[in-house]
Parts: sequence; structure tokens; C-alpha cells
Amino acid sequence: MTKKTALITGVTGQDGAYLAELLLGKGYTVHGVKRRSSSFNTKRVDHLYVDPHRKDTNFFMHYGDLTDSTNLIRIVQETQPDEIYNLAAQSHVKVSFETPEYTANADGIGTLRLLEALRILGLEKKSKFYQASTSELYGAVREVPQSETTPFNPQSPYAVAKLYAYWIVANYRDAYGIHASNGILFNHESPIRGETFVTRKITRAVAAIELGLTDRLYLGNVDAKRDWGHARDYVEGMWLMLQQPEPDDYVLATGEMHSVREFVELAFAHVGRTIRWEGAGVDEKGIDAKSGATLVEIDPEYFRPTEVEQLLGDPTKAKTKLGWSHKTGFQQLVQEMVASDLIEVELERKGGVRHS
Ligand code: NDP
Ligand code: GDR
Repeated sequence: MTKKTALITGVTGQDGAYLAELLLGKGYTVHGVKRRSSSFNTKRVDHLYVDPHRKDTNFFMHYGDLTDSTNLIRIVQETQPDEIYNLAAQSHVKVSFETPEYTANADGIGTLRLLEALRILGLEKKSKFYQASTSELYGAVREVPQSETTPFNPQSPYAVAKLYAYWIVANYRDAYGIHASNGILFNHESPIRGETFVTRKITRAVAAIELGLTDRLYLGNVDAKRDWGHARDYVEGMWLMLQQPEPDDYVLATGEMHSVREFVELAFAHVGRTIRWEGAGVDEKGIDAKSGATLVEIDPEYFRPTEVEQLLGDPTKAKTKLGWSHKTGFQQLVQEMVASDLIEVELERKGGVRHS
């Protein structure tokens, strides 16, 4: 059998790194799109990259940007992928309120640019397409839990941009017969999660507090609830979607929901600390039950103009049709992230703590 070729946009992100590793393990040739940056941005995939002068490498990177059509067309032409995974995005919900136009351009129109590249190059029947859709589409939820048939009600410029991407993928599937699927993924995390997302921000702070590098963690809405899984499990689901004879849309989730508050409590519990909550609203504090020290404070700076209060996925369709289900539970996820950050923060000790 000939080797399959995959193209991953957003290869330098959390999911890109896990997916590249998964596909290389399956014997794929993997091409990743990375953005030009004035500083190094390939930390998550450096371990996969070998000198391109060596003949045995299966992993290649190309400079590119979802806001640049001609460059996307050139990369798709050069790589002739069997599978395209469109993971690139301005993926931070709060940041999307500050950069709404850029977010629409990269996350919404960027998806159209890639689909058009397929059409322009006549690859509609060759290249299967995965779109990184999101549970944020459900926004102010209209039913609990959310499945593939739950109506969307987006609550941020990010979610609205992703709504465009979701529908343009569905439209190009119907109009041009492209094998294009939306993975509607609920939050998934890992030790390489971006440091400004709440889970990683918490586990880094727990490690920094434990190592005496900082004394407290500032958070926004600690009552928000999410369905948190592990990125390692979710990239498996992405791949499975493109192995199906027919394209379709699938929810990937754990079917379990926890609050940010619970995440904080569990993360501190892994270093032997019990959090007691005192006060209310912006004056609420998380206190170390033993020492009485304030470890968590609320900073309204982290509130969003419109918030998504709760998300809970129903992964029944993925289970039935793809044979997919999550393997890593909530406890294990939090434990793995705290353990990893204790090591990482210790290594960074010399350079000080980065606040996200
Ligand atoms: P990350 O933020 O970790 O990674 C995003 C990637 O996109 C990075 O490689 C980033 O490059 C790249 N990127 C950003 N803007 C552009 C651009 N204009 N052109 C090219 N590349 C760009 O996200 P995740 O890995 O967590 O998520 C992957 C995808 O899945 C995203 O589309 C996200 O919106 C979506 N998603 C994520 C979920 C999650 O819980 N993680 C859940 C549901 C959907 P750089 O490294 O240079 O910043
Ligand atoms: P989310 O993830 O918005 O769900 O989007 P994030 O971790 O940013 O927020 C989750 C919830 O925690 C609350 N929160 C805070 N969030 C951040 N970032 N920082 C804080 O200090 C803080 N305090 C409380 C938020 O208000 C929110 O309710 C992620 C991204 O990966 C998207 O790209 C993806 O589409 C969705 O998950 C599914």
C-alpha cells in the first residue's frame, strides 16, 4: 500500500503536535503549516523534526498562514495531501473579543481559502478534509447535553467565525462532493495546552506556588462548567472521521462536566493542599485550609463580555459510528498536567514565572 500524505494546519499548536505524532506513528508522511514568527514557535513539534537533508524523514514543515490564499494553494499543490486537517486558528475565546476581525479572517475565511485551494487544484475527490469545529458553537446552550442535532447559539467572535467555517465545510461537502467532516470537539487539554487557557493556567500556577515562585492565582468566572478531555484521545477521533467511507459531523466529548472551581480544587489537591472558598462575587477567595494563605483571587479582567456558562457533550454518535470514546478521565487529566508543570516550572525557575 502506498504511504498516505497528510497536511496539518496549526501543526505547532496543542492538537497539531499530538496529531502529527499519531500520524507519523501510523506511517504517514506529514506536512505541517507553521507561521513565520520572530521567535521560536515549534517547541511542541521539535522532537518530531529531523534534519530535512536526511532521507528517512517523514515530517516536513512549510511556512504559511490561513490569511494568505496564494500560499495555501501553493502548499496544497506541492504536498498533494490525501488528508487535510485544518487545525489552525486564533483559538482563544477571550482574545477574539479584542481581535474580532482577525479571528473572522483566520478562523472563518481561512477555512474557505483551504477549501477553495482544493477546488482550484482539482483535488475535491482526492483530499479528505477535517475541520476543527467546536463546542463553542452551542454557546448559550439550548439543550443539555449537546449533540450533533443541538441548535447553535454562538457567544463570541471566535464562535461566530467557527460557525461560518462549520457551514462552509457542510456546504462544500454537499455542493462539490468533498469528503469534508466537522469534528465538534469539546474542550481538550494536556500538558502542552496553551498557557492562557484556564486549565493550564491553573496547573502552572499550582506548580509555581508549590515551588515558591508566586503566591497566588488570578481567575475570572470560576463557576463556568466544561466537558474536559485529553487532547491525545481527541486526535484519534479526528483521524477516525477521515477513515469513514462517508463524511459526516461528530461530537467528541467525555459526557462529564466540571466547574473551573472543581478543577482548581483538584489541581491543588494533587500537591496536598485543600482549598476553602470564602466571600462572594469578585471578592471570593480560595484559601489554603491549612495555612490560611490566599491562593486564588478573582480578577474581573478575565471575565468575558458574553460568557458560555456550561457545556456538556453527548458523544454517542462517535461511539456508535467511529468506535471512539475518551480514555483519560478528569482526575487523570488534572494529575498529568500538574505533574508535568511541576517539572517544567522547576526547569524554568531560573527564568522566572510567566503570567498568563
Ligand atoms: P492552539 O491555539 O494550541 O493552536 C492553534 C494553531 O493555529 C497554532 O499552531 C497556531 O500557530 C496556528 N495559527 C493561528 N493563527 C494562524 C494563522 N492565521 N495561520 C496559520 N496558523 C495559525 O489550538 P489547539 O491545538 O488547542 O486547537 C486546534 C484547533 O481546534 C483550533 O482550530 C481550535 O480553535 C479548535 N478547537 C480546540 C479545542 C480545544 O479544546 N483545544 C476544542 C474545539 C476546537 P502558532 O503556534 O504560531 O500560534
Ligand atoms: P474556552 O477555554 O473558552 O472554553 O475555549 P478557556 O480555558 O479559555 O476557558 C474555559 C472557561 O474558564 C473560564 N475562566 C477562565 N478562562 C481563562 N482562559 N482564563 C482565566 O483566568 C479564567 N477564569 C475563568 C472562562 O471564562 C471559560 O468559561 C477553549 C478553546 O480551546 C477554544 O478554541 C475551543 O473551541 C473551546 O475550548 C472548546
